[in-house]
Amino acid sequence: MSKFYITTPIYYVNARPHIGHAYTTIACDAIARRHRMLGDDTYFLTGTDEHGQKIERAAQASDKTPQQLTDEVSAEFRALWDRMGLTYDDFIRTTSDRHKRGVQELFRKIRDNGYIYKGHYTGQYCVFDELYVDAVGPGAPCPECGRPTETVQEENYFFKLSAFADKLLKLYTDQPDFIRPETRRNEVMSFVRSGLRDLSISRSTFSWGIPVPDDPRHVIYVWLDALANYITALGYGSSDTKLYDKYWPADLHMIGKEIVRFHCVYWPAFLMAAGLPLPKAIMAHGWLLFEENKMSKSRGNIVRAETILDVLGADALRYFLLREIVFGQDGSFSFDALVQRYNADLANGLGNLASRTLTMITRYFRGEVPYPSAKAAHSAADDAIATAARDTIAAFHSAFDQYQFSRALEGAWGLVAAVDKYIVENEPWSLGEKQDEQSRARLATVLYTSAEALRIVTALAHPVMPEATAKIWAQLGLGDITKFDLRSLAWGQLHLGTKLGKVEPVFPRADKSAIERMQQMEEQGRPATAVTVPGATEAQPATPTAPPAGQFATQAVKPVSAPTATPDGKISIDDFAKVELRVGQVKVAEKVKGADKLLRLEVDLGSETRQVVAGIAEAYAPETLVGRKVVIVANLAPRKLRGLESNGMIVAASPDGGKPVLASFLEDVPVGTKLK
Ligand code: ME8
Repeated sequence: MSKFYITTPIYYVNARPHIGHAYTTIACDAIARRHRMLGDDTYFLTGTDEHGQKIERAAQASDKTPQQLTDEVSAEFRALWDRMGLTYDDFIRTTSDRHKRGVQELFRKIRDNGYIYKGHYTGQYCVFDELYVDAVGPGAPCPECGRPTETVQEENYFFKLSAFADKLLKLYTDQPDFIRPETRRNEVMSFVRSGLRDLSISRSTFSWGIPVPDDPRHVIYVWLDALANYITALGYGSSDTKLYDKYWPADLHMIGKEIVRFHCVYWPAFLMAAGLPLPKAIMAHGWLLFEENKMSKSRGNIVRAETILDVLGADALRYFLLREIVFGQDGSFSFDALVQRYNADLANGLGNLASRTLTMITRYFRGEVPYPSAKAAHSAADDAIATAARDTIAAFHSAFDQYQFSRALEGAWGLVAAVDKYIVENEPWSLGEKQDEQSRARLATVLYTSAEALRIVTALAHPVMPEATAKIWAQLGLGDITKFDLRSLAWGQLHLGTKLGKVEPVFPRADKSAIERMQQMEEQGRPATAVTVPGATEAQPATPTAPPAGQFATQAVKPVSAPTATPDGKISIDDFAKVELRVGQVKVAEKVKGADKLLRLEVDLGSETRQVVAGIAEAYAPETLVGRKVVIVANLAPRKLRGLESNGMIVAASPDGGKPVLASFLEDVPVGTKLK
């Protein structure tokens, strides 16, 4: 019996779970289930990443302590995974004692081995990515995400990452499958070849983290903290290392492509420095896109898994994600595509094959699998199905082993289509009307062949659709599918005379209203987007927008009015030109009585002074704004807020839905200048 240890990334608790997180966790669940069916001693880990500046700020923005926020959101992730029936063996939280102890032990080990020294870091830091970046100058955009970076000037502990460049390159060369897919491996290799600088691995200007051993003024860098979860969950650093001894190194770290550097460069370097074994493989999948962009909380374009679970069930979501998207590449999610796939492949495909085959066995053979082998009743078409099934088993295993889920499922559904055609051509319903021996024998063969092919597809698809396949398996009279040994799967194992279970439809057809229902549920349940442009737009519905690049160095800026979008969601330059953005200077700023969030501003636009009411009081004290240059949407229709007329809108971003940050310029720009 071989062991198989698989992990998901641990998810940040500043965002509630969405189907992007579910995508990775489902893929891992399917892999873990298949390994269990193949007889492997499997261990599947997931959890939540709860430290760092990003979480601390998200907590501040929601008026919670970091511990409250992390307890709440971590529980939400866990509850969702439970509702979806995901078979994780452990759920690690980085705020747990067992984790803290393990991280400190890892830090000590690396330090004792001479790879940590004290220094000063002055440079840019991207809080969103929790990443030190090479960008120059205050506010310079993060090369990874485009958001403005912050200047960090701190005493830090440094990790001698530079000492590991050659060892890492050797690792990637000696083990070509260490990083998958190939494109990511190439990216990582060129990143390492371009030179590695030592890495700051502690922070001393905030406290939400794990203290550095023997120097609690510092907290350990959140990525060192987070990556260590893969071993701390197994007991590394504790007195009980049974699981660690058994399962480490991991057989597979599954991640999304944006965190490749942390997993493929930093993590192996930390482990090398500590003298610990390296994981065997890291697989980076692509992004789930929605409305053209990466689905993410900060873009406000998320879809919640709960909506799909309520309407179509977990299996539909699992099948869709693994069948529709080529694993490793980006892929789009849409409710239309989900329902179309569901109806075509599940309701009309597997569901229909199961119900027609099992219903006919019930009707014509009193619910017992019939005897197929009368020579005279045998045809080449029966053999063709048997051969196709054998080929499908082999192809499915080989594709799945390469994490090519979509190819594996496509092949299995090719068999479903072939059996459908076989049934249509052999007309068992006509044979069933005849009483002669030859017709009965032929009917038995056709139904046996169909049921056996159904059994094979059901067994193969079980890791992907555990619930529905368990039902079909039971209807086939085969008992508990989780007890089935997938290694033994071969044609011709369905025993004659097997008594079928109660036949019931597994995938009811979804009609158009399913799409509308899901869309409505998302509209109602979608949390407020990260866009909280204050002031005059308070009463407008939130319009999620892509994170702007270039001239808006902010996270998300809401358009003033929704311009007519093309079908792909883009607007023309003429539409953009309708928005008059101007540089203004705040002359007067004061609180609005009885409104905690609002400030009344008088803003000089060069040609005139405007009164603007803006919802920025929680982020800015009025006195700090006077004299400050801001960006104003100047041609917005006036609105009344708390009885005050607001003539324009001040442009701001709310990172992660938190407090607004005003758009501003690094160079001086004259008052009244138009932005374009
Ligand atoms: O990065 N498409 O956490 P995170 C596909 N805490 N996958 C997506 C996705 C999307 N649109 N959105 C999220 C972190 N994911 C760190 C990880 S690990 C030691 C620390 C999935 O909450 C995908 O797996 O930002 C991605 O890598 C992960 O969630 C990022 O989750």
